[in-house]
Amino acid sequence: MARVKQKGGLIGCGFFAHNHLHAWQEIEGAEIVALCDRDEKRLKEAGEKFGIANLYTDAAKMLASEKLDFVDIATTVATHRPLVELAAKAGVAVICQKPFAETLSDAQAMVDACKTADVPLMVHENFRWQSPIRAVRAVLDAGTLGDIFWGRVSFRSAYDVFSGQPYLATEERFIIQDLGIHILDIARFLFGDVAQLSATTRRVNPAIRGEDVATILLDHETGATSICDCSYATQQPEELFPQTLVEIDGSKGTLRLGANYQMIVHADGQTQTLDVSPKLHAWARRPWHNIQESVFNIERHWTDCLNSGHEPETSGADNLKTMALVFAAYESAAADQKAIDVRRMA
Ligand code: NAD
Ligand code: 89V
Repeated sequence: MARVKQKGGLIGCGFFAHNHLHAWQEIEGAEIVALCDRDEKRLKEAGEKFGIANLYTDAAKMLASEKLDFVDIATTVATHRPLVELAAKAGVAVICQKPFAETLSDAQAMVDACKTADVPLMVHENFRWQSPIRAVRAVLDAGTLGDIFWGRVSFRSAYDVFSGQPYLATEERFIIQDLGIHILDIARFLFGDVAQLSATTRRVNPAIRGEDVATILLDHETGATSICDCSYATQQPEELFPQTLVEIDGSKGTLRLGANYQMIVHADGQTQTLDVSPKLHAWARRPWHNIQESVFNIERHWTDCLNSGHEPETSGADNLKTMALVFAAYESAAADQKAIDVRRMA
């Protein structure tokens, strides 16, 4: 018997939403049946491109008119709280793009609203869903490296992200809020929750408002130490955008996820080199295909969770812990690298 498709409405038809919509077209168990954007031109363009006829400039009207199982919110951060609360009030399950919120209290309020309404809430925190990152995690799960005592999650680039996402150049906060959030989430995913952190930031590019370089030192609850470093001011002979590189040292061996998705695992005197390149979906384009594949992976995970009743891996409650790292990093950088006790925040 064919399974019924989960019906979704997507809010925010901008730059990144087109990746969501391409990926939804490949998800068997779900279908986007309505679109919403307050910009009519963008709304119409997306409707025509993806063959979706039910178009709304007002999210409340979409929720009142359509029978939806979930909404997929792909607007920028300032609108996340009102839209999440609107969907919760309508009794509709919610996916919300990162960064989840501008403050921890907004993030907590959204988690509370969905809990009260008894609707699932997932933050679209997709970097941990990149297949190279899942491959790293599989090595840790196999125990090949023994006890992990050190790690590094690194993203260094000079790619022009501002032409596609102009708001990134004008926000007071830039790299930790937009990109570091993914890197910190990967550190949590690989090494566990964080007890304490300290951070430095700086702005190298004079044409933007926020910081474009950040280095964050994390003490994990397991006792491991990790470094999360990110930069959009790093010009290298080979531009690696948007690759995240990972280094891990354990009591039995080491792992290096290097450039171009080459993973080297050295343990028990044996060295293995594996190609963990992401799949290139038909609609994807290099170099974004790594991120685009992770959009497909997280949407499939959401659909599986809706069908099974399981909590999504990056639920709103889980993401509070990643958000706490973001705010702690800014607090530490503003206080001359002061160590911040993260457990008091999350
Ligand atoms: P964008 O500005 O290009 O698009 C946002 C769209 O939302 C606009 O078309 C705007 O008109 C619409 N909108 C805003 N408020 C609305 C409302 N209340 N109702 C209806 N429509 C509304 O932004 P973008 O670059 O697509 O980014 C969107 C989000 O995706 C951001 O939070 C960004 O951080 C995130 N993002 C995530 C990834 C990732 O890999 N996870 C990558 C890029 C962007
Ligand atoms: O993934 C993101 O959130 C994007 C980018 C890769 C450009 O930082 O904004």
